Amino acid sequence: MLKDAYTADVTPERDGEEVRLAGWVHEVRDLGGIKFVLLRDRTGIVQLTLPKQKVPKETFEKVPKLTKESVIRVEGTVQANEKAPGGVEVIPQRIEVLSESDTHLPLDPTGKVDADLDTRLDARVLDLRREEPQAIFKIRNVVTTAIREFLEERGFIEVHTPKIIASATEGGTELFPVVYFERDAYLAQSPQLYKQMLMAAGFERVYEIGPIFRAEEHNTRRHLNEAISVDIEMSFIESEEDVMRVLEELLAHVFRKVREECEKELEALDRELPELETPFERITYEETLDLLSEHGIEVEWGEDLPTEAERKLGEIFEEPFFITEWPRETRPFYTMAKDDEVTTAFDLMYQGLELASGAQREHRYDVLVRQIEEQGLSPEDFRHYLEAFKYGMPPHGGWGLGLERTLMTITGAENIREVTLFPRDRKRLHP
Ligand code: AMO
Repeated sequence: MLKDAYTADVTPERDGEEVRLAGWVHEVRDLGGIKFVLLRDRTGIVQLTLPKQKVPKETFEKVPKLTKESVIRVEGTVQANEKAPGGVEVIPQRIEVLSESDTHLPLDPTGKVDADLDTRLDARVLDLRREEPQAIFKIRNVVTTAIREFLEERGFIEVHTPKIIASATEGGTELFPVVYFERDAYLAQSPQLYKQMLMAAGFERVYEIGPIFRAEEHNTRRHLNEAISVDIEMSFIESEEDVMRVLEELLAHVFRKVREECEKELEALDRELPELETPFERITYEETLDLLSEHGIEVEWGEDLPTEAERKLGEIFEEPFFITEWPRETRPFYTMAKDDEVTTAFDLMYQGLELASGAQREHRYDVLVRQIEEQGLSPEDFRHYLEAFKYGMPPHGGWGLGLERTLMTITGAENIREVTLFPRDRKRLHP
């Protein structure tokens, strides 16, 4: 390796030790007889101090030529010094430039100069070098690790279902067509039909953390055209309550893990995470409409909640909560109905965002075929899916949780693009 320590390993206790560091030139300060370089790596920043008398001439003379954001390697001695940031500095013997940066930067990675989101996303690689995005993506990793840990402890196994599919799962309007040799195909809107088929295949508990593709026409702060969803499916449930419990416990676990493991990152984002109390509150769709009406927002029965209504609910409820018993007309064909009007479907809401949707599924073949027809779809298009219901399908249910929306609630990001490395939206196909 070109280095044997991170900047965070350079502490006053290591006074006198030799270190080999590497990273980016954050800043250069040239005071003539003494020069300073701030060296940044993924763990933070350390000051390199070069007094003319104490460092080799060749090293000293290199400093004025260093351009910001160049990648350098440094060999030097740790020196405890109360006046240096963090009480410690490194006196370099050798500085080697591994990659020189262009002097014209499209964005200032020190964050001193504000840039709007579009400019930042155009120069995303430089933008990601900043402290806040670094914190966001470290948290994102802790979140997915915590999810895996939680689900595997409960016997779920991770699966990967196809992302090129032949038919719509979540309604036909948001599909991205792809050219698949001589046939029509689409990018998967969700793993829905496959995770259900795996229940027929006897897996009983599966999860997937993978991409979903939605041809959303509109640019909003909470929609992407490519997002990551955390999906589970679970067999032998008594009702949707069984999968709702997994979801609320999972979210509480994730918040706990991030609080425990991401103290520094939360601080960088100026964020405090609450302890989530389970069980979360549950209110029915009908009660939700009444509540909204009391607050001056009228939603017609059978409609999805408009953004304005979701936002209002975020003001009314401080904690995450479930909206249950969604009307049949708002839900896809695979949802189990409770009666002629309402279904077993639920949404998990938090901070004015819909974080997850789920339900118990219809596992009875005849009823399922009827529901497909009632939605104006053709059972023939779902032949392979329907086959799975003919030879023994257990009662089952599950949900899909939006990873980016969950991260918005954790990091406080106002825009979903902030928590996505290279977002895909209506206008953005690169970088
Ligand atoms: P749904 O369509 O509600 O349900 O999607 C599940 C969750 O995925 C997230 N999500 C999105 N996030 C960002 N941008 C988008 N365009 C986007 N679309 C969805 C949301 C949403 O709550 N098959 C069902 C799930 C199930 O019943 O198991 C489904 O896909 O957080």
